[in-house]
Amino acid sequence: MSRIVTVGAAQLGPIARAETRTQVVARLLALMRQAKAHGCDLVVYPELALTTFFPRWYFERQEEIDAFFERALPSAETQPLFDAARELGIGFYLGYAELTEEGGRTRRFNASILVDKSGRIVGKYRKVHLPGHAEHEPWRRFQHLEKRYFETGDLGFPVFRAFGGILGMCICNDRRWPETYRVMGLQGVEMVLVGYNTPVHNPPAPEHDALSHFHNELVMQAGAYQNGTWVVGVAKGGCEEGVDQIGNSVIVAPSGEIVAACTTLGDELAVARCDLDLTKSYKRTVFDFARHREPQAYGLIVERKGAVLPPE
Ligand code: CDV
Repeated sequence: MSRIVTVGAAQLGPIARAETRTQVVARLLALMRQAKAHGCDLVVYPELALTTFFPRWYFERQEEIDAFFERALPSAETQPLFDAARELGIGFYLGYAELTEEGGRTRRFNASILVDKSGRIVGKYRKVHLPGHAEHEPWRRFQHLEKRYFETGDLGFPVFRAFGGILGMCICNDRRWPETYRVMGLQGVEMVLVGYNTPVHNPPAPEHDALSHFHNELVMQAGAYQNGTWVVGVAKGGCEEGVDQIGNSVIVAPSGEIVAACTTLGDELAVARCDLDLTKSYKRTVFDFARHREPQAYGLIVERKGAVLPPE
């Protein structure tokens, strides 16, 4: 049997701070139309795909920060994406900054939605693993203030029955953590969608810079294989407001092999015909969790943050 979902990894080149939502949405629509022409069922955009990656700056005024957030989706500027999805019969994953009033307070998340072919939101995710720092660190060439501007996601890692399969979402730094894939793997996920903004330069550990592509591919290939799932990883690439981003968007099969990849650092579509039934030969053999996982034998799995570190 085969269950084909044709997916377009819609990488974006840099988004300038001055670029408007309307201008960005025009770029997203151009990629969506290309995806349709390639027979895609689903198009996947990066993390925070509607604006520049604003956590690279320290802002003191809340209004300046909130200008990067969406108060509703669809909004006047983003409605054309939902309309085009319905007209073309193509779904999408979109990363964005979410501002919401909940429980009598304002909350801000780094979020993503999954939209089906009728233009309806069928899934929502809020980023769990927020990298970076919460205070201004002027020694850095650029900031990474996700811990200041966002709350930790409170939706867990849900999966969604959509596109004829079981799909899950995560965002950027989440892809580096095995538990991201495993929590979805334990729910039978067949395709994980992940958007990212990854600078080439890692200020606290510049010795990792030359390995940024290797680490990007390593984590998604391992997550795919160890959970018998497709992984669609989509980047923002190129030099955005003076910061080089890795690009390196890839589609990974349940075998762990990369089957499609972007080759530029700009707006580009990589397409793969993903057979969800390919997940079975992994989920029913080497990674048959019901038969082979031994959680009772793992001993001390403590529910705590952090771990024992070697001495300095
Ligand atoms: N946007 C991100 O989450 N970026 C991180 C960087 C800071 C390491 C990433 O994991 O790609």
